[in-house]
Amino acid sequence: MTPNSKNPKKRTAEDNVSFDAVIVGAGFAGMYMLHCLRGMGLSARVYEAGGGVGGTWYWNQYPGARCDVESMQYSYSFSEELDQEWSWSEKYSPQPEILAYANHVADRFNLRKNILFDTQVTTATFDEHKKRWHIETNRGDQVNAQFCIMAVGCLSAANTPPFDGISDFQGPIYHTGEWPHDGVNLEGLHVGVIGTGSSAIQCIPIISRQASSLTVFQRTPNYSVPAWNEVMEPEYEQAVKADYPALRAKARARPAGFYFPFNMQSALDATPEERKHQYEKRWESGGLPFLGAYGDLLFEKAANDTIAEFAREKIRNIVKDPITAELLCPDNVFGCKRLCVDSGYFETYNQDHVTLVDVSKNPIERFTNQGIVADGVEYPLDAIVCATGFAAMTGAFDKIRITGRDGLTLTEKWQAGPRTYLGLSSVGFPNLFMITGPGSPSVLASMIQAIEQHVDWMADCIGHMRDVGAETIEPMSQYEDDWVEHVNEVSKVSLRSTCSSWYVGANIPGRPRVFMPYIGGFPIYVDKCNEVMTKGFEGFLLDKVVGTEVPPKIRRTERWRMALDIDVISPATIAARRVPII
Ligand code: N01
Repeated sequence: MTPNSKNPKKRTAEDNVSFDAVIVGAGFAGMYMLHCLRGMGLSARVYEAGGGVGGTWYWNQYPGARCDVESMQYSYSFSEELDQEWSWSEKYSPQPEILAYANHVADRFNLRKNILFDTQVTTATFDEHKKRWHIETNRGDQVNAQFCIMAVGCLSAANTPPFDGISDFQGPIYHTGEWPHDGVNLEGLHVGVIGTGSSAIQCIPIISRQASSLTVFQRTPNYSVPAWNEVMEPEYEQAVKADYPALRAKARARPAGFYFPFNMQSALDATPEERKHQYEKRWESGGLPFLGAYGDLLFEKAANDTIAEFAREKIRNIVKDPITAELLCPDNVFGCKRLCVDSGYFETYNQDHVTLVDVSKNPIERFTNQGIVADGVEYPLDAIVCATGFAAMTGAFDKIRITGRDGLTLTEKWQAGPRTYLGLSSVGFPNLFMITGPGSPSVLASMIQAIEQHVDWMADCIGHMRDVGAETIEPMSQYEDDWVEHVNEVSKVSLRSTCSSWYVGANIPGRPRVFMPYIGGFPIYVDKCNEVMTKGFEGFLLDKVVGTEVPPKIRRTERWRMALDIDVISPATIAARRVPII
């Protein structure tokens, strides 16, 4: 089912080779990490499970996949030349174009020569005596490195629920996150889609155009805002490119790491007419900025109720059959689960050949050889699409046996939920870095911004270790404990912590319920990372030569020293519940 290369290139396994760093994953995180480390003169090997670069955008080739952060902001910011030379064709980039961009970056910076594709890292073990990581792959590689850098992605471990009878089904079963690269022909077929998250909401309208019938199995309805995607306006592109650094700086100062106008006013201070006007205006421009209509939407339930009801009214107006419309109306907090952005999703249900099956009260019973049984009814199907999401944030770590000090594995350590210092590293795992790990803004920020900030910090950290002759770095327990507590505390301020989403691991039975990303806002987080660095890596233990007290040199991290607009984004504003964190 996985779209690795059909015929992975034959190669001899690497045996006992030493690198300064091994990087796991060649998505946007792994590629930029490699670029930085090489620029510092370090040797690095990247192992990538897929047959090409691009990570998320390599794997998620399902119909309709596109980014819901605007193209001009969803790209690397480290190279002004790259910014200038690349052009996006649409306001929201489709998956093939983002993948083409990833390939362009790999070629332009000659990254492939250090990447081995179709290779899964299976184990990473810290050798306490040698102070090095020993890494093994499914292709027989056995290498060692001072640093092991996990660039494994936050949403990369696909979740296919263990439905009863799944192996009985005679037709193909696809997962959106592992979509075959040679295309899937659903023309004229009876297709079932399980799930109504972002991936489903993007692919359902397109599958409906191909299938002779489409049956959607919905456990929880989702809010979705129209994208109103359009061709990139050349004037807009030129205007951005005329001063790209200014847009990047504005984006970095925003809670979600991307820029859009937001309104700091409370929804409850506005009259019903003003609110309706504000919501209509934002609905008409569409996308995630809809949630920036008022400052308190994700903090005050009464405020949230107003936007939730507005969105439900939209669904009722779009979907003609009142029973289907009601089934599609969520009754939970608006934006609690990740807000979806769509192109004609709700309209899809007005077609006669599209059926919505509610599996909220009675779950899918089983798969049979020719379909799915739900609530005692068998739905005959030729093909099934599982748009059932991911073991978010920690799932990709769990796929590798990562063993730190005293034989403790990361999975064991994280049994009750992930524990990290700043989402960058974890006690007991020296020199293991995590790019956008749990406990960092990660999925609550524009991913490429979050990735670059982490990589720049790590590169400066490694540079400092070289300056002072340190062999290892590891967080101290007290600092990790305090950070984990802070991540939990700050999550309680937001209504986001109140529902069963993948943010809290609730989408998969048996996972610990912990709010995993840091919701305090990207700039506050960045400021904290900068402070830790300026204070000589406060909270970290560096095993270094005594007497080598050299203040850290702020090199790459310099560009993240944003001037915070204290009136807009500060701990006080967050505490006052006035920041639209998307
Ligand atoms: O996954 P999801 P996704 N029986 O977990 C349902 C990013 N993304 O791949 O809500 C029946 O959101 C599940 O039901 P429930 C984005 O951050 C971005 O869609 O758990 N149903 C849910 O409806 C996004 O949030 C973009 O009750 C079952 C669905 O499957 C994240 O990726 C595009 C089930 C899973 O939804 C994940 O999105 C796509 C079961 N046993 C994704 N198990 C863009 O940038 C699960 N479900 C546009």
